[in-house]
Amino acid sequence: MSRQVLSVILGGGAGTRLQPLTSNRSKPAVPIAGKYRLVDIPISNCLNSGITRMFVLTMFNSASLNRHIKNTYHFSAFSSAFVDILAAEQTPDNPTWFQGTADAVRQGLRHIEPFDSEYILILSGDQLYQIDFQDMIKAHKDAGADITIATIPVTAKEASEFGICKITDGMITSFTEKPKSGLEDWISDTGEEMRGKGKEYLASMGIYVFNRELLFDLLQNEFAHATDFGKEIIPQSIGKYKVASYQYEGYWEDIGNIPAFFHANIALTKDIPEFNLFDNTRAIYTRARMLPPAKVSGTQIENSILGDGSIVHAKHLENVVIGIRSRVEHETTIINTYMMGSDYYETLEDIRHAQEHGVPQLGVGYRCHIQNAILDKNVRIGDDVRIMGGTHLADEDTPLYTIREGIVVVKKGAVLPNGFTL
Ligand code: ADQ
Ligand code: ADP
Repeated sequence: MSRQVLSVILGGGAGTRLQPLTSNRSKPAVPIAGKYRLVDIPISNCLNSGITRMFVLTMFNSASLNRHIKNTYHFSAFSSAFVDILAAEQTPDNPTWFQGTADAVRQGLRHIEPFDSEYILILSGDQLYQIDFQDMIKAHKDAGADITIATIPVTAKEASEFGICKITDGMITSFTEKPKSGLEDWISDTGEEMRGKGKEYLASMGIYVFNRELLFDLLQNEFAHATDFGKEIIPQSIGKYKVASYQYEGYWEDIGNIPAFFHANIALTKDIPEFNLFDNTRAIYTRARMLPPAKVSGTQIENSILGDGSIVHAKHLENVVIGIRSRVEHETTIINTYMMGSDYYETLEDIRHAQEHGVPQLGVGYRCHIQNAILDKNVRIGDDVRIMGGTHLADEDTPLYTIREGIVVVKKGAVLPNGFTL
């Protein structure tokens, strides 16, 4: 498998939908689940499926992505495995800036070309799922397909967000990208169980297997001006090539915007989360940081995840993900919140010095109440701060925080003074 398949991970365009989390880092480097980065998900899925050669296409060559990949994915000198970042090298007004997903892959072809493979697997960088790609490649081969698209049954309400397919005998016969009207014509036979759940539409997961020669030919010759897979390459290939559907029915979540990203993180705190981080056979890999275990004192904790190296004295934590090196002080309550943690610790002397100058320490101070929020890394939240996210709040952008659909995102490194209220 490792020699047959090369994978290309689409690391994101301008990243506007995840702002402000992407204002200083590229999308693949956004921290999730308290200790991972978004890019760890597709990379781990590949590694768990025996695919060991990967390119990550990104618009920004951010230091944090480079550092993360360099520090995490080390392979033996005797193996052919690698994870390489291919970043668009020009500025937004330069024509060589990636124009869309197909254009991004096209610009990567000169780097991909020297590596032999039979198939190229194209993945999105902002989805949460655990798929066995070996099984998908096998289905692709067995069907004698030119292109295989991973598909998932969705409801009518969700259908307009996705590319929707119609299939006959496993082959896709028509495809429409994010249909806004005439939905009824796109109902498919998704099977009895899915129909019972109201999931009658077959959505593209944006995960594609291409026969290598065909992909090169499509991008360089036949559709040399197409910029997007979903809008151009896929619909225009149907009818001309054998495009198969690989139907997947497990957990899969697109986490490309703030509400979806927030809910996917909080969903990890359920008793039995749909995305399983506790799976011997499908580990999610990330950087090994050699941090001490979390230390907790006097806290009532319900359904929460505590990152390594955190120091928690809070009164109450409920449905929260507390990231690495987080510090939360006494009498504080945090509910429904993803706190990403910190890049470093302050010494007791640093803390004293900061306090003398009226600067809150790293983390969350005393007697705070925080609810429905994302706290990016290295925030300094003073004492008696109250953040009550919820749909009563309108969308807003300030230098310290952003509000999206009621979720308050405190920006990386923001300092919220004592008594700050929202
Ligand atoms: P979208 O997710 O809306 O739909 P798109 O915005 O093109 O499609 O993003 C696909 C992936 O490529 C994302 O991971 C994104 O971050 C990345 N990406 C976007 N532009 C990029 C660029 N210029 N350079 C590098 N990476 C880039 C797609 C399909 C639908 C399908 C959904 C499933 O088009 O048919 O239903 O995915 O989520
Ligand atoms: P992000 O992806 O959130 O932008 P980075 O991965 O660039 O973050 O994180 C900053 C890096 O800086 C980390 O590798 C962290 O270990 C390092 N670091 C070490 N000491 C400090 C410090 N005192 N302040 C900020 N960053 C520090």
